[in-house]
Amino acid sequence: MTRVAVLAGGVGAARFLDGLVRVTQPSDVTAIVNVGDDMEWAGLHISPDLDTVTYTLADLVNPETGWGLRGESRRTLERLSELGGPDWFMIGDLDLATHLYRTHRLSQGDPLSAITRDLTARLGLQCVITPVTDDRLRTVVGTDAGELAFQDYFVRGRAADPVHSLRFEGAESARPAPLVTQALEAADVIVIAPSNPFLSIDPLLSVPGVRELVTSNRDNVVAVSPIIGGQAVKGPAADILSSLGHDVSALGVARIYAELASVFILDEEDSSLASMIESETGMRVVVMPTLMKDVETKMALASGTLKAALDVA
Ligand code: FO1
Repeated sequence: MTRVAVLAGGVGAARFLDGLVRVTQPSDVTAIVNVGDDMEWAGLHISPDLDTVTYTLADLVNPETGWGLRGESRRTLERLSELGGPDWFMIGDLDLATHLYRTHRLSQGDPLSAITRDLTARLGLQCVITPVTDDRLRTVVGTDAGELAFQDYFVRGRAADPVHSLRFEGAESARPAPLVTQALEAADVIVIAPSNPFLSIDPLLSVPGVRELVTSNRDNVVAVSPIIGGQAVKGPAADILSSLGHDVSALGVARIYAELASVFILDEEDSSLASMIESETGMRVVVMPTLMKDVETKMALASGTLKAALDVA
């Protein structure tokens, strides 16, 4: 039995988790998911990363986008647009049911973690998916145009504005959700998923107690590089590395993770950086293919990551 806790953002983490639950006992896996991207949209609470992870593991996700539900229409959004409502965030007709359900339960006072547990149970998932916190946490992005709410920067602005700063509103008073502390303390392996270090992983670490739990388990922590050949597989990670003054490479990411992880998974394409990363950061580097193209590559990355972590644990 290997208990695994995964620090997770959206699409990249969801794909990694999809491989992980196929190579280990799903009930031994806890995904601790970012909620800094959450937003209120037309009166509804949207938790994009929780839904992306849930839909992916339930094999319901739209494979073209990596988020939303496969085969859904957007008739409600079209009608909302005709009424003059917000139409820049692509909420699909079936996805809408999740947001109605979640918002209704939140209005009754139920915590986000309990709602997530019930949604995932309904979908037959055996792994634990939990928001990092039940409290309000919002990523605020500093740009030339001033501070933007996360989805205003990411979707409305197409992540085009250079990012000068990031802050996580609500972090100081946020508490880890009930299963978060337990999962991090009990984990044989903690994986930092191939997610955006600034937009996905930092919000998780901003919740008081979470960073400390990860660093105190550093020997069991493995980080998977989200950067291959100086480019992000998806999203603005490379642009943000650059605008915040980091090296735009897996080395730049490794420096950020050095105090958190003892093992770093580097893509084959970047193998020439391995010895530099090892000598500069003190992490043990394991080189393997990290691009998740299909089920086989997801499973290979997940099992390779576990093996790399357990070799030292
Ligand atoms: N991403 C987009 O780029 N455009 C969208 O219109 C959009 C809608 C959307 C709706 C529901 C959902 O769960 C996710 C959605 N995403 C959309 C993805 C999301 O904004 C980001 O991928 C994450 O927040 C970053 O991890």
